Amino acid sequence: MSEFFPGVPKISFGGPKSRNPLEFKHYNPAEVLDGKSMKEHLRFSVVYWHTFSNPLADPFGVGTALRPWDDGSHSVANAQRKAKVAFEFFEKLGVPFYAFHDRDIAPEGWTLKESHAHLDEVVKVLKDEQARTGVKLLWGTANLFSNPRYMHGAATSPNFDVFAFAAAQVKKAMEITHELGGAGYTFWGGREGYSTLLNTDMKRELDHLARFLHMAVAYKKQIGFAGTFYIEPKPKEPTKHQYDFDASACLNFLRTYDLLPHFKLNLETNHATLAGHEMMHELEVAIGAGALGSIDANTGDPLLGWDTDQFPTSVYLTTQCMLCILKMGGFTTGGVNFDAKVRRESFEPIDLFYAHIGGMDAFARGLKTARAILADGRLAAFVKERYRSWDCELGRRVEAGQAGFNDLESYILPKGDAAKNASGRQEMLENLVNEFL
Ligand code: XUL
Ligand code: CO
Repeated sequence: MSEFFPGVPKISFGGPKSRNPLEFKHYNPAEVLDGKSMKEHLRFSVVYWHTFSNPLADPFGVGTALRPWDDGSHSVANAQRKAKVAFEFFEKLGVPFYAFHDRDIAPEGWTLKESHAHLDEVVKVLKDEQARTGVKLLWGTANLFSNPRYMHGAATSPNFDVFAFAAAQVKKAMEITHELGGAGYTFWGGREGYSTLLNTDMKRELDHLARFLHMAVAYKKQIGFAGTFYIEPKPKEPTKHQYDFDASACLNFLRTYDLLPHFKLNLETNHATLAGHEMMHELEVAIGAGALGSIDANTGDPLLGWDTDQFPTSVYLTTQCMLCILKMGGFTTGGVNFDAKVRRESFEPIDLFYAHIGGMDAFARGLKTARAILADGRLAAFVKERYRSWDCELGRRVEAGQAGFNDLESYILPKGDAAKNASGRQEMLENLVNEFL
């Protein structure tokens, strides 16, 4: 089994005192917390695109990644070998899930028919490897942004043929996701947006995007795919303005077009920060709408203004994520999907292990810390207390939609002024969180 990563053992739990970079310090998959193992709580997933298909190029230089198993060809045989590499990696790392775009797993052909055939050849290997290892597909998706045909978008392209091509590509990607028993399918709006409004009929493009998604919903039903559909918000990059800007914009779009019952959100940290939000904000928006499905775990760099997709290492960040996820009651079909890539300077295969081990440990610590904060109860009690005045009779009637301005005026007039405000105690609460870190 050590064909592609010789010398890398199955990564085990060494405990916080371990100094072995190939051991987990905090992620102990079998450890049970509140009746669920850490493995079940976190549902870790590795992404195919960054980990196996990314050459680590940047706008100023070519790729640096050393991947000895890759012969550099666009052949099916190379892709099939890569599938074996991927599963050796998943197995050694001990992750239960992975995720892919169609074009990560198999090379695009000269025609759509040829591309479909390539996919079928690689899916056979993925299916065997899934059966051999027990590793499952968290979600599949279609790459509707790399090929130049998608320069103006896919479902929002002004070119009808491109819309049709995208539909056929998504149809096939859904079929293989279904065949591989995927727990979900993600729609990230690759180039669904605009670079200038001078050439754009925004309303028509949004209508087309909605039609596209309704057709996907109908096809899901037709083939009996029971996985969850996710929309992944991102505000910009590659276009100046992406239509799926943030969680709120996505929810508004889904509600407007009667799509909300069919979709949940897949939220990514670096997309949240590009939109000017904290990840916790995005999570709370989605949870409030009962629409949080899954997360793409990564982080940006505060000094760089683009989607750097770095591995999450901040325990403060993972604690915030896990506070939200635990309060929601945990994942159902979703998970913690590492949509993250190693730096261009970290070009050796072993760096892929170090990166994921660090991300998994950071989330394990986040899980434990969040659980301790919730068990302690002081934070939740403070928030509850902060809204206590609403627990009066009229407050309850307002919340139930049973009172109007007349009632509120009659209530407040005799008081002369509102009761005094209480302190928000931000610093005290920040200190409280730090007690647990
Ligand atoms: C791009 C991004 C995508 C989606 C899947 O920023 O996050 O990789 O996660 O298409
Ligand atoms: Co993503």
